[in-house]
Amino acid sequence: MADADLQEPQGEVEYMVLGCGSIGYNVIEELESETRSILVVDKDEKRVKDLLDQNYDAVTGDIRDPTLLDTLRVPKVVFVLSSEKDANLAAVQAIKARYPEAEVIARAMDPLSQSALEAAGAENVIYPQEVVAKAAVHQIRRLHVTRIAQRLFRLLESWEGVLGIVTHNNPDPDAISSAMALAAIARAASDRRLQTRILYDGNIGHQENRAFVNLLDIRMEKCTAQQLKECRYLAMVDASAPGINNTIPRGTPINIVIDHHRTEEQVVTATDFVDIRPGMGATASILTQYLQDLDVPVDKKVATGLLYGIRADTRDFRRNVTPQDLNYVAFLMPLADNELLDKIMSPSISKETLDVLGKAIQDRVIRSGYLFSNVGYIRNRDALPQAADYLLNLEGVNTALIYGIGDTGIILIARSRDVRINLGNVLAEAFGEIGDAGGHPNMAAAVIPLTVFSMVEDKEKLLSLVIDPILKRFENIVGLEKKEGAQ
Ligand SMILES: [Mn+2]
Repeated sequence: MADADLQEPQGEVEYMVLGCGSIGYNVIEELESETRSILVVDKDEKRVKDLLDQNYDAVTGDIRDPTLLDTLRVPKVVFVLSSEKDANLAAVQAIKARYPEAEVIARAMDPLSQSALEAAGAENVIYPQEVVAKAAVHQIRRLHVTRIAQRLFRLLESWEGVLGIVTHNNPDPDAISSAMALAAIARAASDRRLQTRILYDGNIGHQENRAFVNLLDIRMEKCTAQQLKECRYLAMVDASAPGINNTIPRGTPINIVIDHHRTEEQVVTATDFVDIRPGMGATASILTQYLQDLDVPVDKKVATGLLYGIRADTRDFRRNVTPQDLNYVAFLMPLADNELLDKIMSPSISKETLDVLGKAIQDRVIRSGYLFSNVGYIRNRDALPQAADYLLNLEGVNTALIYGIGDTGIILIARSRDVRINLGNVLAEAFGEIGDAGGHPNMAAAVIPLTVFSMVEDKEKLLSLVIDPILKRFENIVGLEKKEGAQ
């Protein structure tokens, strides 16, 4: 033990590198910026001498030798990096037997030794071939998306006139912020030769969305035939084809499509530029990548909008979110206006939403965990999901189905906490044939058009006449038996 004492004049070592071939040497060089408190063990005397000449701490030793650890104090972190598979395994086993607390990063020589090293207790096993392959693929993907951004930039650079940026109907923050970002890129690329207009149809109903548009002072215009005529170019964001969830006549030539929804390829017919990435959590993430790669200045409003767009489309970064989405969030964070973001997220409730909520609470019927509520005639359909979200919090309620009638049809919104049912499927099965229905396992919606009856003055009366058989379909599928006093 006297030897060991002699060997440690400069106190504790932070890192130990066992086996110092080319990978080991690269590791100590990498660590050097942080610390020189590294002890290297290698069996090659010449190499050890070289390291000593370079002022590294190094000793000659065979990492296979179990007595090696008798004389060396093992630090918290050990790299086992020789090019011999058995030696690496023996070293990991010896370290873990004596110093179970040490964190061991080991180099595997093939996929098989990877699992052997893991079984021996290595915290981290690196198979260099795989690391290089991953890095290569990552780099090429990165390059690929950068090229896409550059292509868009060059395209916009060459255009003059008016570019109409069309969102889907009832645009949400993802669509709206993506449109803002595309407008910013167009401005930067064309040096303002290209004007932009953000066009939409439907409503911006959800109060958070209205707050979003108002607070960020976003100029959006209703998409009319006249508007379309004035646009020399058309782009679609968060939507991919004319006539599908937007009011652009089918067959209208579209120049640019940027979207993250999975679409059947033959539907997309943009003439100049298509970027559809179903892997992404939000279209706003794609636009953020463009801004970042193109080095287009991102003003506070655009950054705040995009950040909110990604947040909303991924349900607070919980649904379909990818590491890339989070990277873009990190990029936007310091550029965004936090105070504004807070204001958007806690808007005051509109009178209409309050009315709908009141009605939904008052007229609720609860049967074996299912809550049904008729809110009658509604002008703003976005009040319905808010009411459903709210009522789901009531005690004894696992699933809430709120319905009302608008100018063109019956709207049903469902929310559930019950993991046994898949609402999207249930609604599609119940109402798919008579309307538009579907969604996610715990949130879904259906719209049943009432073309024939749309002339009827008294919508509430109409709803009460037709709703029973409609709800029956839902009840049958979820297995709710008719009980007294229902409806
Ligand atoms: Mn979206």
